[in-house]
Parts: sequence; structure tokens; C-alpha cells
Amino acid sequence: MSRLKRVLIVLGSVVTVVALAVGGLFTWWWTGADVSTVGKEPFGNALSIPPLAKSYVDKDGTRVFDLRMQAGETEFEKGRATPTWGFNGSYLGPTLRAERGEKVRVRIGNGLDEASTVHWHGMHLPARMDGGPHQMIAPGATWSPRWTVDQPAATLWYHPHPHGATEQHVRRGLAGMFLLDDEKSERLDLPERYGVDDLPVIVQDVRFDGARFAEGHGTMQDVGFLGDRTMVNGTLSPYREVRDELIRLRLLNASTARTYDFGFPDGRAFSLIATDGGLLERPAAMDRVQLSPGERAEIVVRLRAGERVVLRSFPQDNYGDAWQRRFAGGDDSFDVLELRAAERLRPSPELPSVLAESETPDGKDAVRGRHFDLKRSGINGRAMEMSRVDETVTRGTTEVWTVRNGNGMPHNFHVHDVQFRVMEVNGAAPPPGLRGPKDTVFLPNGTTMKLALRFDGPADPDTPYMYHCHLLFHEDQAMMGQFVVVEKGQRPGAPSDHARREHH
Ligand SMILES: [Cu+2]
Repeated sequence: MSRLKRVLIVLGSVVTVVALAVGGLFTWWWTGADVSTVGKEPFGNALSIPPLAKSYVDKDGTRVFDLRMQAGETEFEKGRATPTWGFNGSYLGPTLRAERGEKVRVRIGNGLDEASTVHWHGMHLPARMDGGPHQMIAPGATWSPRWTVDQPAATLWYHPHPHGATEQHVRRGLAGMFLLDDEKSERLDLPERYGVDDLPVIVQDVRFDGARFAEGHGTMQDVGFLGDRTMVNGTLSPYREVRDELIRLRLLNASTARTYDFGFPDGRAFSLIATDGGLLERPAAMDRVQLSPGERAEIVVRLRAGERVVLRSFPQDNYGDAWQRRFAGGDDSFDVLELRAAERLRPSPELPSVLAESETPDGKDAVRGRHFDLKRSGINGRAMEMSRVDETVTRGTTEVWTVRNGNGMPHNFHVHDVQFRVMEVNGAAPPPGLRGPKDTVFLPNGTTMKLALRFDGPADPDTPYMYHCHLLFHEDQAMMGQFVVVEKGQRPGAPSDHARREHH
């Protein structure tokens, strides 16, 4: 054999071995890239239920709550203390509850060593009370926003919104529910005993690095932080014993980047009764409900005596291309919460066939349209600027906003102050899960949505509300814009380019 031939054979085998190794590595990397806790959760921890926040009514009739942001430690697993943040405790916060028509005030003390804010996600309220990036609370300071609840019964929530640090502050544990009731909802025969047949279900994904929360974003995870297991209300591997035939789950996706598609392993149908901003006109039978970060859904599920049922999050076909599904969470699946039905269940009344009258606009009286192109680098080609007002809307008018994602990765879209109606998804009528009042919608790549929004003020040309992607990593990276509500003919003001510090 010539020397050249020998060299070529050796070279050929080296190339083959390298190709096989690379192929094998790729296969290993690809098949190992999805995360699943299905069938692996021992469900050994009783689900914690956030306490209802104490409040009192002061002499002018205002319901007053006290919240304090604080650092602490939480034992998610016995003997392992994780540094966390919480409201009035070490992790998450109490559930605030108020009625339509009530005046409320929340006194928020910042016991942390950095500034933050508290935003009332889904609440219709004056811009100065919204708790966005312009209403910073300095360490040691107190902020006391007040407003009158003027919207239907709903499952809302609260969380920090400091520009550039929202992902960190929420992931450390600053989040809680804010439930609203109204006269009509109170008369409905729905499961409504908090913590008994009406359960708050705050879902977050988490990853541990020893005792600490891991923070890093994995390779290819351009959506932001993705955990390898889930918690409900801060409880890992949770179970809940229940004693009623019908159980209402108030699902809140409080994760920073992960989208879930909730359902049950046996494919049983459940009734969707409410979306972000409150009750649907009538219950919708579904077997899956998809929630991106910030979205809520209230579902009612029927249980049989003695059974154990797992709330599961399934892989999502609509999440994006194969690459996005594999590396950015779409193929992942989680066993989230086990419901353990007692041997004898209290009978529940049938769900009402009519729940509420829609209060969201239908868009027919829209005075103008706007377009929003979602890109990770910014909305409509502009990165968030604290001092720039992007959109000016007139108080008392309805608009149609067309939101489009062609950015190759999943995004969502949240608008402060309003509950809107989804008019169209890619030119078609919205599916049942998007027919109720919404403040946040999921837009996988290639999605265009038309939304009808009504801005009922009050006008404040100097203080903007936000619209943004609620994947908090994207939001922090400036995928956010500002709008002000003005009186007809009024010009927008000039918001400060740095966050105003609130003091005592
Ligand atoms: Cu995004």
C-alpha cells in the first residue's frame, strides 16, 4: 500500500469517527433537551394555600391592606434553606380580596435593600397607582396607592415591575393573587370557598443549584429562564385533599418565561369559567387550557369519590418550530398538582349555564387602529425608553390593536389598565379559551391577533401605562412600550427618564 493510500484510509476513518461522534452528541443533546416530570413526582407535600390578606376599613370607607416586601429563607425541601423574597413572609404573598365598588388602599413597605415596584396586573386604575417602572419604591420607603375597584369579578395578581429587574424580583418570590368579587358573581352557584373548593394555583417553574435558586438561562433558551420542575403556591410536588365534587382552580402562570398547556392525563373535560379579566358569558367545555406568563384561567373540574387526579402540563404543538419546541420549552411536560378526592364527596350544584354579561368592547365603535410588531429587540423597532411616550390614546374611546409576532420565537403581549377582547387570531374567530376578558395573550411565532380595547381613563398625560412582552427576560431587555391616556385634543406630557423615588 502506498503511503498516500494509508494516510487517506487513516484520514477517512478519523473523519467517520468524528462524524459519528458529532452525530451521537447531537442526538444525545437533542433527545436530552426536553424536560419532563411526568410520572416522576411523588406528590409528598401538602399544597400551601396563601392566606387571605388581613384588611380593615378606615373612616372614609376605604379597605386598607398592608404589604411588606422582605428577604428571607424558604425550605422548599426539608433541611435546605433557599434565600427568597416575599410579601409579609419569605415567599409569595397573601391573597388580597376586594369587591367591585370598594375603595382600596395598599400600604407597601419596601424592606429589601434594593428599589422595586408593585404592579396590579389586570387592574383598571389610574396610571399613577399602576405600580409600573415609574412608581419605584426605594429601600425603607412606603408607597400607598389607592383606587376604586371598577371592574368585574376576576383573578388578578400583583408583582414587581422595576425596569430591567422584573425577572429577578418575581423569580425570587414576589407575587401574589388579587381576587375581585362583584354582586352578580356572588349570587352565582360556583365553588367559592377559598382553599376548600376554590383553590388558588400559582404555577412557577424552578431549578435548584444546591440550596439556591439557579438563575442561568440554558443554551438556546432565548425565551429566558426555564426551570426543570414546577411548584404550586411555593410547594414542590404538591397534593391537595378535596371533599367536593366540583373543584374550581384559579390557575395563574407566575413563571417568568414558561408557557403551560394544562389538562388531565385521562383527557377529562373541564369547564373554563373565567379568563384573565373575569367570567365568560357561559362555561366552555375544554380539555386543555394554554397559559403563557401572566395569564390566568379559572377552571372547574369534576371529581369522583376516592380518585387521585393530576393536573398536568402537556407538550405544545403550536409553540413554534421543532427547534423552539425542543430547546425553548414547547416539548416539556410537568405533573403539576395532585388532587386527592375524599372517599365521600359533598355534592356540588350544576354550574350555571350563564355566568356574566361581557363588558369588553366588540371593536365596532373603534376610532382608530394601531399596529404592534413584536421583536425581542423592541416593539415596532424601538427599545423601551422611560422618557418616550410611544402611543397616545383618547379617554373614552375604543381602538383596535393588531399585534404580530414574526420574530421566530414565542412572545406574549400584556396591556396595562384594560381588559380587552380578542377579535381575531390569524384572521379567524378566537378559540373558546380566548373569548373572555383578557389582558395578556400568547403569540407564538407567525401569529397575528386583533384586539379591541376601550380606554376609560382617567386621563394623565404625564404618567404612562405599559404594554410589553410578559416573558420577563424580554421585558427586562426593553421589549416594552408606553402609552398615555389623554383628554380629547390634549398632548402627551413628558414622563421622567428615571424612575421617581417614592418616600414616606
Ligand atoms: Cu417576548
